[in-house]
Amino acid sequence: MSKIEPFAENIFVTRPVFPKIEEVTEKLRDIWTAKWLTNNGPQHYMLERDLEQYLKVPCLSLFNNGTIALMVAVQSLRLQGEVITTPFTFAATPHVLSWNNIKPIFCDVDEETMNIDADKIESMITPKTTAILAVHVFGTPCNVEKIQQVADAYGLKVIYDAAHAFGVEIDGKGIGNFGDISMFSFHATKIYHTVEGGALVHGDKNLKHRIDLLKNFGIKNEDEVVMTGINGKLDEVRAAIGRIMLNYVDGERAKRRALHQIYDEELGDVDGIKLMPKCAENVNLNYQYYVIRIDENIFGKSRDEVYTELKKFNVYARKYFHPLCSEFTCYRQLNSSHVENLPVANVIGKQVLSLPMYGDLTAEDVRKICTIIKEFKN
Ligand code: T4K
Repeated sequence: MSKIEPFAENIFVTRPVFPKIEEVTEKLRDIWTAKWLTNNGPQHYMLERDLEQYLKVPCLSLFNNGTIALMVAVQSLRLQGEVITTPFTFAATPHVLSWNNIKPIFCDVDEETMNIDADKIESMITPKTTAILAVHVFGTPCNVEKIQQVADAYGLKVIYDAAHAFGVEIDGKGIGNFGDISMFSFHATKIYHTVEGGALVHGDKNLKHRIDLLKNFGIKNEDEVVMTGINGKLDEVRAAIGRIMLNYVDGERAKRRALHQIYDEELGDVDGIKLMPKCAENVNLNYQYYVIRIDENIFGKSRDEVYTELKKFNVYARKYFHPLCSEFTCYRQLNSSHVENLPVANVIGKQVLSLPMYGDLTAEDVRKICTIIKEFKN
């Protein structure tokens, strides 16, 4: 029997960053004074400009969540037919394609980064392909150069689902500058959040005009509705919270970076555990998630057994992203979903485990989680 005591309180995979309540009430007062709650108010306008600066991108449109933002990205580029994407992602990624009557084509992932394998994309292109929808999974950048090369060679659009990549930079350049459009999620569980929310970023002012129409029912003015839009608007309360949260993100990032280091130190030498992918020096990560892979043959216990063991100590890790999207009932009949077409993703899906990662965790908490895992191995 283990001598380790369970945690007194549940430790979840993450915990939202909460701003000081006084800061929120102060901003609420501004909103009450302005008597403007939603539909492009001053908080919304200021947050768009603040985020353009923080993310180092030329054009940003706020949304009420990342999924609606991605739906609008697909609409704004007038995509149809087939779009090549990854099966190793959250359900939202392929679902936005299906909701736009587009067939997702799943491409296998890279063993190291767990992102779409850029070298395999070309072989999946057909006359119906209109775009590549790649995900910077867990904030690790995709092979953006190779993806752009393939897209340029075949006249395809590129959308990045950057839901996990807030503030990530390559050579000091914001990650949102790659491809035609990138989507960020500002969900409560993200390192930067607006409770619920999201954004599209891109480099084209005309595209912003179209995106902003699409997120507001296609309403141009009181007399004209010029396209079939949707309601994707972020309200003033959440925009105001987003402005406050910008003051917290760097501190949270530094805390998570330190916790990453402890996980690396504690688990680095454990046979059968693969750590988060290491990025090149020119990449500035956000340390949002901490994900390991457990090779049952070497570790001696499966990912699922480790997941269950941790629960006994009140540690609620998550199997992001299992099941693969290609295993969902709505996608598994697709040719591209067959296991033999996705050998790497199918192995990774059985091995990944997202361990608790948030700034309020202490170094001792992380060491204890690692001890539970290491004791379980023996
Ligand atoms: N693309 C990608 C690659 C994504 O990962 C996501 C979202 C999207 C697109 C879509 O973006 P959004 O439309 O969501 O903006 C969570 C998030 O809800 C989701 O935003 C995120 N990805 C996904 C990876 O994780 P769940 O279903 O796992 O969340 P849930 O409710 O189980 O929360 C996880 C843990 O966080 C809980 O065990 C406890 C803790 N928690 C959660 C909430 C909401 C709290 O302590 N307090 C809270 O308020 O999806």
